Amino acid sequence: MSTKTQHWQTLWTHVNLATMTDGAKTYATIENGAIAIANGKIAWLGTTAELPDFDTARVKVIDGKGAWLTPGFIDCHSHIVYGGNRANEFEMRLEGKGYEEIAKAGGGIISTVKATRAASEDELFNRALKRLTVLHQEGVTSIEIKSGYGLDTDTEIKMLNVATKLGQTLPVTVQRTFLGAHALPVEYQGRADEYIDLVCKEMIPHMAKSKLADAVDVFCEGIGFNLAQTEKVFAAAKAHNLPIKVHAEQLSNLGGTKLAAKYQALSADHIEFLDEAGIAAMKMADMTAVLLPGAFYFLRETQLPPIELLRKHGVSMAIATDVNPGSSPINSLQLMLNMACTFFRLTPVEVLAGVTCHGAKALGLSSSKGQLAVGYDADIACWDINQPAELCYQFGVNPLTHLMKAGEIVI
Ligand code: DI6
Ligand code: FE
Repeated sequence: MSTKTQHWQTLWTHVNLATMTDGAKTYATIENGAIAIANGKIAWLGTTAELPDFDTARVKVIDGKGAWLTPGFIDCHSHIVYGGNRANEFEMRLEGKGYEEIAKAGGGIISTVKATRAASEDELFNRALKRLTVLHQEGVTSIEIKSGYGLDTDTEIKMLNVATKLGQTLPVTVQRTFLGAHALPVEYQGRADEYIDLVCKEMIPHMAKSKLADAVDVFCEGIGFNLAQTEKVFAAAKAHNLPIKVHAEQLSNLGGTKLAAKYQALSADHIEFLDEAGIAAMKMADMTAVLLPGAFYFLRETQLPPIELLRKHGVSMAIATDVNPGSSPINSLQLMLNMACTFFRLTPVEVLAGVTCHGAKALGLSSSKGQLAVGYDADIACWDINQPAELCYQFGVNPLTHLMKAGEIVI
């Protein structure tokens, strides 16, 4: 018996592997393959013909019967923790009311802040658990969850506590991002700089010290925060050794992405209005572009993200849901795979990379997640499909048959 195989616990045989070890260039496929798991990690993978001898009495063998395995999906941008919803605004807009009118009547992001502040931690948890459960059943094994509907220290902590608890409840890795600089709370109306001071001097130090956040994000936009305010938040995050992400260039080209590149951010997200200089800066800083087709669809945007330029400069592209009550109340990563193709004209291989290896990169997890490779976490999705493109091509019939998290079958 080979000593190499002695520690194997599980072995999938008769499977096709889309290993996603080649970025968005190819699926890096292994057809008629097998994959072995030991101690929650991938211990071996290759073709059936290459399979070494192993102890059939000790290893649990699963016959995949020709199924496809991919890395578990990574939803690298979400706001799934929030109170209430905004269906009333949706209805008002369809009845002809303007966005400003609705905002004046207490709507928009501020209405979600009100509902989130009013909700108990349990209420927030139970609602978010439903959302995360659905995502998990679609193959998600890692998710990023942002705060940003509290906009006061206690409610931001409450949101991040809920995110932490979600990761302890479901077999999903949760990366928590502090987004205190999401919008200006009403009590700071006309005093944005003072609010940014609170974010930098009280909230970020607290989140860092209590280890409640894994990263810091800013909504850098005309309706969010300007460049100078954004930079203050980046500097505070850096001072506390927290990685940076940015919502930038969604509605206009303010330069948030370039600024984020200066701070070696992990990602710039949305970026519909990003120009070539910003893209070159992203490449230099090895940032990932996180594209969010759900928000593009729900807001009926017409400005496409600069896909051709991102390709030309070789910037990694990730795809995520952006689940939130205002701009993307669309709780399905599988639908995003389809929309990234239909709206953004990404190829299926780019899209699959977007929810695996590039999703991992956007979260700073590329050395352990998002690929089927030896030493990587055994977060693996098993699909009843005949070719990887089916994951993008159709929607509404969930082809997931099994899901492994750290080597355990959880679905
Ligand atoms: N960009 C968005 O599209 C959402 N947040 C952000 O920074 C909007 C969030 C909301 O409307 O509740
Ligand atoms: Fe967002």
